[in-house]
Amino acid sequence: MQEGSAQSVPVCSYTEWDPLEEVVVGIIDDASFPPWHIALPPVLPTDQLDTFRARAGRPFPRELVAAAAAELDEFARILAGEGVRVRRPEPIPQRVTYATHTWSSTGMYAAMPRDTLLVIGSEIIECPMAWRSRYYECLAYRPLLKEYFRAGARWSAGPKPELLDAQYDRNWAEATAADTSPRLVITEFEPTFDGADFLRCGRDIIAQRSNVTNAFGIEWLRRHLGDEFRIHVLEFDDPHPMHIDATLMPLAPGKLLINPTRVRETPRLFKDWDIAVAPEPVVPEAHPFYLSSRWLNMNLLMLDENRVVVERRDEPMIRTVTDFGLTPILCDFRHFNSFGGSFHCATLDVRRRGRLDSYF
Ligand code: DAV
Repeated sequence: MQEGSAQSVPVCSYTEWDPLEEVVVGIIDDASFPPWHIALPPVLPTDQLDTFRARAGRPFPRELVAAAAAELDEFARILAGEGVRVRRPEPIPQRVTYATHTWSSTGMYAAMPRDTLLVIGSEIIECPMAWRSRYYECLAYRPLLKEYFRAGARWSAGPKPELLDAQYDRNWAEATAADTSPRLVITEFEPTFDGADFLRCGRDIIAQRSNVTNAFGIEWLRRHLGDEFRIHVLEFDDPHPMHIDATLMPLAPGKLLINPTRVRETPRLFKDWDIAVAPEPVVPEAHPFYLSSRWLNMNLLMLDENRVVVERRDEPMIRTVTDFGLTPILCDFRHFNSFGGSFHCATLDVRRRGRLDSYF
């Protein structure tokens, strides 16, 4: 691919750090607790299990949703002010029951385009998601997908999953000291993956198996992408893996941010990179994290190799990225964080100016 030719196509992104030109920012409209399902306990914070059981299918607290919506709008304005074209999905109903031959569910939200879609080069892929409550989430993005396709993007989708009971391990239990790998609630019945279990570093794509992404899903993606890309499947010290982007974040060529509780040893692939260690999260204990750990402090979005969006009150992370030679751009996001993601999860970088390259 010629340098600069990225501008002529609507979708083109090879890395997490090339100069960002167009981005999708999620929406929090109608955000609802998913119906109770065995895929949830392996990833929900343990203090949330009773809440999810009790409020299954009901809306998340209205004030929190409104505060998160305001933060998303502020984030979108900040990105636009930095010269990035910002797109938003269309709301879809989240509390209408839908059904297949064997199960029924309601939805959750369209807040995290990073999970639902995956951009690799000039292709945008609908991910075959493992949660029944996220089965139709990609419909919120269909107006955009059709527009991008008409303008020349390659648009594809993973095999539509059946999400039968056979996809879930009914006997899932916490790992014990004898386990050498995390125990995962999904089986290898059929391919599933979320986009957020992949990080793009040019020809090399870093992936993990998780409670939503199985080896079958990674293998489907590997063959789908072909010889131009190499997928490296890494394993971390994370007993509840779901999405790699609060564990490892490549910020620029040669600059890696790691979660010190999960990355005990720098993966060999990154042996020549500079490493920054994410500081302890500082959000007050009373602040709810419904769907994730508190390590969302490292779920950062790069606007280019230098500018990075960081939570406005996260002073330790502001210092960390500054010491790493980056320029922080501050945005309030704590209320949004309650819903399981931060700046990386809430976005899909549709177009970054750059070309396919190797960084290792
Ligand atoms: O706690 O590592 C991060 C989720 C990002 N989508 C965690 C989950």
